[in-house]
Amino acid sequence: MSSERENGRALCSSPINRNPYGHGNTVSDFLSNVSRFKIIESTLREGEQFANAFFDTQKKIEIARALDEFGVDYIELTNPCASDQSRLDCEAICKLGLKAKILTHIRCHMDDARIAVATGVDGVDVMIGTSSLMRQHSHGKDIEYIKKTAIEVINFVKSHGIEVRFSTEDSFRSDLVDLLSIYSAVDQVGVHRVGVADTIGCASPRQVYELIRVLRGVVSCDIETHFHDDAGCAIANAYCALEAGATHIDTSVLGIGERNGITPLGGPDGADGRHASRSKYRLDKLKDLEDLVAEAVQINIPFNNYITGLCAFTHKAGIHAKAILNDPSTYEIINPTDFGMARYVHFASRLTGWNAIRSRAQQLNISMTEKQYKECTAKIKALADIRPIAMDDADSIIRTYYRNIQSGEDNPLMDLNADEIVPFAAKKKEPREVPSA
Ligand code: HCA
Ligand code: CU
Repeated sequence: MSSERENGRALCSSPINRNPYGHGNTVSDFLSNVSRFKIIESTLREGEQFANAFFDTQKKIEIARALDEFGVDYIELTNPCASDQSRLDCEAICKLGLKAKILTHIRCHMDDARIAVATGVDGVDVMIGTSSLMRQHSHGKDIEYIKKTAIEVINFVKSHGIEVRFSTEDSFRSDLVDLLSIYSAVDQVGVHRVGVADTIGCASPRQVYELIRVLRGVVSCDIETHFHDDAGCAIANAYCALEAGATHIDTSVLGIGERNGITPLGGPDGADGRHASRSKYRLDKLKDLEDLVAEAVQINIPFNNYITGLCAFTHKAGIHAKAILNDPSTYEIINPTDFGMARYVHFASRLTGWNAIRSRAQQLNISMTEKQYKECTAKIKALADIRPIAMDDADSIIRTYYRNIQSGEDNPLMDLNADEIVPFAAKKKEPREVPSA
């Protein structure tokens, strides 16, 4: 793969294209934090709410260390009031001496706050529902009570010299006037961050942009955002929040969380990768981290996962393969090697082209003329028109075709079964011209 990359680089003649992944024409907004956000990693809080999740102390420690190695800014842990073991695990992770700051999540209540500050965390994430639905069916409190309690809890946590964030659950179904008056009240008492949470995954990117833009003008503290993925917008929403001036985004590895989860850790890093500000996180550790969590919660990484999915950097059609081999940025916005991943040019299909076959032949140390590559490609395409072929089939055609040229013999290119012999022979009689790709 690296030789393909070198080929790609060598063929970039124009100096402005020296970095094939450079995007010089990106217009940036002065409020946008797309290339300078902080990650609040919630695999050990929101992720524990995923249906399949059960993390024992050892697994939590292993995940916390891996997140720390990746370089996340904060690790958020389950409310220590949830169970005795949750509290003990929180205390154990605080003692690990990680570089990431350790946060714990709590309800907006003094009882929770007292227990949280005693665990040794670096900060507390306070949360309460503000939509009328949550107020009626969850905690039953009104906006004035919420404001008063929030201020009490914030002052208490701050008096212990640690960070405090205040977040409104179900922000996007809450009344805007209520929201802004609560955020502004907590900002005035010196909360470190306010949190906007799309608890039910109902927000659209445009709504997110508008709310965060308005909020940016109302509070002076940092703005954290939390997006559920019920409608498939969690990454886009996180991205828009950053564009509008949010400073922190909540993620979990592979997006695990309540229902179908939240913004995945790999999502914003991919978006950030596009903006070429990649030095902050060990992106090459993403795959290992995802494998660790996938195994812990017994799920497979989807084939189409951003960055780490099986096919994320696989190029198949002849037109794509030709261009990719010339310059990877033609069909890639992310450099796979930044994430420790490899590009793969798929060459064993009816859609292949002679450039991909030439590249594969060269990997097999076989060199032929352009005419021969094209003829060999036509044979591969003819077989792939009859049945699906494996890499091994295409390799064996390339090798036998090459040996035949060298020896002047006409050995069959493939072992064909009875059903394949006749259609393959018919194709041989009318060889199709191989297109230039
Ligand atoms: C939940 C709460 C939460 C909290 C988010 C936050 C949500 O549903 O358990 O603290 O900002 O989605 O509202 O995860
Ligand atoms: Cu959530």
